[in-house]
Amino acid sequence: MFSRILVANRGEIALRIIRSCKELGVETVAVCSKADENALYLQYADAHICIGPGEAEESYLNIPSIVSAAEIADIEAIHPGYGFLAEDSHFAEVCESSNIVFIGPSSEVMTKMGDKIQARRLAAENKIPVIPGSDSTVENQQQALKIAHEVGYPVLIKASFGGGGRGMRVAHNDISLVNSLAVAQREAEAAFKDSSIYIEKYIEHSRHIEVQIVADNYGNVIHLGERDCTIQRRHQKLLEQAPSPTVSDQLREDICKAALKIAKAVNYTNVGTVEFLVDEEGKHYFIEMNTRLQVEHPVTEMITGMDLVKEQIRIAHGERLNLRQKKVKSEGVAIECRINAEDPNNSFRPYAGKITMCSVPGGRGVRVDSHIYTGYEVPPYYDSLLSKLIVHQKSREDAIACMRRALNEYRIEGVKTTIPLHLKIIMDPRFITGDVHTDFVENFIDEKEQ
Ligand code: MV4
Repeated sequence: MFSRILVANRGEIALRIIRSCKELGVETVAVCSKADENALYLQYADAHICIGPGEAEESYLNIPSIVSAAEIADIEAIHPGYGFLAEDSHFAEVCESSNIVFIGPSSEVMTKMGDKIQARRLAAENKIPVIPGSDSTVENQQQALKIAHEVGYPVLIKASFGGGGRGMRVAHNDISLVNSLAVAQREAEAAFKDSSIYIEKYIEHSRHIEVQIVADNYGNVIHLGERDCTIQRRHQKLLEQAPSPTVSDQLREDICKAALKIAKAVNYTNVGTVEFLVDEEGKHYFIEMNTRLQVEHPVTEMITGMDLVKEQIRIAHGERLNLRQKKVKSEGVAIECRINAEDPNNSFRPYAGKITMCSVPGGRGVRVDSHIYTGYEVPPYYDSLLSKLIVHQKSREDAIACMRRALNEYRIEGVKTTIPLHLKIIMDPRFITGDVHTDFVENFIDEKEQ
């Protein structure tokens, strides 16, 4: 096993990674920005190095700073967590050429999947259903109009390097398509330094279902079932569940098979997630692949009993998968609520400030992945995730009751959080029956505000 690794992230995920390392007997070196010098995760690491000022561009996204820290700390591998550099193929390449193991897939696979148009084409070539649309970059109005007329309105313009719904635009007719095209290209150029866009038919009332896969360096690939991430707001996931309350055994078999097929087709290694949209008829379509550990990985851990971070580290170290597909279990139901420091009554603005009081829920079947504590100052520079509250119970009914109990126990004072929103969601009859799709939360919030 590695003797020491660098954790190139912050907050709850840095802590999450350090915890697994402790259990594996791997020493950790954490990194921090000036704004995180009092952070809790630093106290759990064996050592830490300050890599720059609060602004992420100059610290957690600063490749030379992180690589220097790695050299000073004399580590063998880097765990990137999620966000920041986790899906940066250039960073993975720099690690590879500096003889540092990047705990994730190869830079080659990351480059392939980072380009959503290429990922879409790869899926289609492997006979995996994709949403009707363009099979290469849409360069001009004529091409855009031609595709829109082929697939029919409404259509969705997506940025090839966007992912996670960032930079998406719906068009309902020729005029809005032509207008949105130029805007979408400019936005993509500004946000991702690449203006490539593609067009898909807009699937209304869809659900977001993703499959967790794990692959070693010897061609063994398994899936760990699906997660349902349909409850989103402005392309930010709010609540995730495993298994999905609306996926039939047949659909599960089909999407898991499709996920394995695409992972094998690209020689995928380490952990990854294949995302699908499921339409109202229950048909599934590949949308993209995420080449990182995801925020919502704990729901899969709870139902399978596995530790995905340990799997990542073992695989990166060159170990073989010690589990066959048939031995993967799925027990009960897990639900995760993302607790963000933001005000749902104030356009969901992120909320920086001091947490004056924090008291964490516990008890049977409750897991809290969080870096906050009483007296913690939420810095203004990063995303607003404070905590992930995860419950695991035998049935969905019990999981919902447990989540309700745990949300009511959670006390966070000093900053406003999404806890009240989560309570509303899990008590909504449509959530309880599982009858939710794309715009559930958006509609739901509108209703409550009227
Ligand atoms: C779509 C879509 C409708 N049609 N693509 C992609 C990334 C994810 N964050 C949202 N994405 C969507 N892609 C086509 N062709 C609708 C969404 C979507 C969505 C999907 C499932 C559940 C919630 C959603 C919320 C907003 C947008």
